[in-house]
Amino acid sequence: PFLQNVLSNNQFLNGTVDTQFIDENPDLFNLKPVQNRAQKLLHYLGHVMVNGPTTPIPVKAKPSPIDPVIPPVPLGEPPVGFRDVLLREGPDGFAKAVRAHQGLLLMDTTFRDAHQSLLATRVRTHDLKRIAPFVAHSFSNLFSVENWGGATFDVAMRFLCECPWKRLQELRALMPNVPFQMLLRGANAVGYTNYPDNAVFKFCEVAKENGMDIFRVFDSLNYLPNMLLGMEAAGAAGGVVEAAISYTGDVSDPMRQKYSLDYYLKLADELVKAGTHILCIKDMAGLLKPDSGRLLVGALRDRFPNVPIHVHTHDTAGAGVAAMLAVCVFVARDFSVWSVWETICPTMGHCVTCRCSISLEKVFDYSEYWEVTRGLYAPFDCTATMKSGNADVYENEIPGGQYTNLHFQAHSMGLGNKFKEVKKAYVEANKLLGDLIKVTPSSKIVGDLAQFMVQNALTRAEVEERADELSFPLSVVEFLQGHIGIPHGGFPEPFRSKVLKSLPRVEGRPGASLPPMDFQVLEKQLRDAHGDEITPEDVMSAAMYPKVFQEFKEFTRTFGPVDCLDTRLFLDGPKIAEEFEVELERGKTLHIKALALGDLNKAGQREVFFELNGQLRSVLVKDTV
Ligand code: 3PY
Ligand code: ZN
Repeated sequence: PFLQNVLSNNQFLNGTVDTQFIDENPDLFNLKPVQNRAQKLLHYLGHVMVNGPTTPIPVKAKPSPIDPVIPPVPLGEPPVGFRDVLLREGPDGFAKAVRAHQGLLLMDTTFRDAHQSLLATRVRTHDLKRIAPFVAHSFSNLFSVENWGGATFDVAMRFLCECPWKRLQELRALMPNVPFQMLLRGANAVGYTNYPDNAVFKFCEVAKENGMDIFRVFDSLNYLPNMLLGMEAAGAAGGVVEAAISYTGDVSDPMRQKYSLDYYLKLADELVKAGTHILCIKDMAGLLKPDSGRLLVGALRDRFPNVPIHVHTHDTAGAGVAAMLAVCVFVARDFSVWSVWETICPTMGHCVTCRCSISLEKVFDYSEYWEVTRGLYAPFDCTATMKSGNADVYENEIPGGQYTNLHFQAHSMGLGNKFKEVKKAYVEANKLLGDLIKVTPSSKIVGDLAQFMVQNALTRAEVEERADELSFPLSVVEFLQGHIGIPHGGFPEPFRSKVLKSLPRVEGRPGASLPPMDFQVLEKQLRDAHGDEITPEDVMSAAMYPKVFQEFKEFTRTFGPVDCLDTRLFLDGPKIAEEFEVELERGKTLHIKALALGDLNKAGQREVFFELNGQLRSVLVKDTV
């Protein structure tokens, strides 16, 4: 087994060794002090006090100084909810119960898509956990809480330095009654590219074991073979399969007939034939206008009378609620609740006021919590730069999360006034690529090409003409090679041939030609690198994001469980003389006071002084500012 040093070696501790032991086990005498969690956290806080936040900050704003108030939660178990139906009846029975339900059912997207779209996916488990018991008690009749998948998996490790699996486990314990829903990018799982099939299957299996219930499966090109693979993986894991058709264009516009009503209905036929439990229209950019919504969802309802239909939208243009009200006569749908003025996600309050059995009083309490909590994430809030919704989304079709991301990027490069140009380039890039469905990762490919065009001041005609000599972003080249599947209508020619020249092309479904991942070998590598405490969940994190996982483990080894810190402390560190508590685990709380920041020494370091549980402690931090 992996032994850190002699002090954890039984043979040594039992005294059954002689002096040869030292010669035979030199590694055990490498007595680097193993810092404890408290000291590591002081190191982290000192680091933030000296050098500022460890996560990139898109907006020059400080977390709000106001603390959120958690609304009261009754004692005892939360009321039974739809999850009880799922556990009792399985996915088929669950789908039947959903279809038989009279009235509107809602999915709360606050825990995932809302903050992915509005706050750069930065909401931490710490703040989700605080409100989770309230949700379980107050909104027990939700269809689901969407709280995992999409970008949250990557961002949790990369920027929040916390484990996405731990988030799922902790929320599951706090919300036993409400179904959990995740976003699975089909054959891309929770990543940006196709994985070997066995990685997608294993990922779903482990997610289900950790408490995931409903898998919304989509593919960024609506490429059926990729979708079927994701559906099969979610189904084999025992999950509820919600196959999602990504919506683009406008079904009621005779000029936009590449993505016509007929196209969507035929795709829906295939998904229903493949046995999806629920059918979803995933309107990731908020393009579904009320009339188009009525046309599309009405036609789906007629065609599949027994299949529950779930419509998901965004509110970039400000018409999301109108569209939802238009379609909710047919379907279950979802909401998110952000009490402040809204850009990207339609709010719960609007919908609750119409047709569902959720207490509006409770929605107000919930809104209040999120309004104040949102203030803690001011450095990531898209409303810092984006002051209103914009109907230009009907032209550029940029998905909700990417819209705010690109907006941030343009502003942080001092090109705020060029955002319009970026959006125009996005439209042109989309046409160059053959008019794609745009959602992760195809949206990133279009975005990369758009940025390339803006940076190099290239028009669409110039790109087309010089396609054989330009050095395109790798994502664009790989897309044309077929690495994420085949777009509806095929690849754009002669553009593709000019870019690829003799580069290899993937035929058919990309995952089918990828060699399976060897999880045992991966686990062994992880144990060698990080010690014995590697879990099956860690193996999946490393399978999805090898480098991000490694950096996350290294970060935690140095800085400890930063997920225990309040968000303001995590982002901004304490002020001098500030006293605060950190709960490491139930019953184990640290009392900390930040005392002083020392002068710069010759080695370019500063000593930071704290009081920890009444004792003076200090840490030395390299000043890199
Ligand atoms: C994601 O893939 O993360 C999305 O939210 C797509 O809409
Ligand atoms: Zn969405």
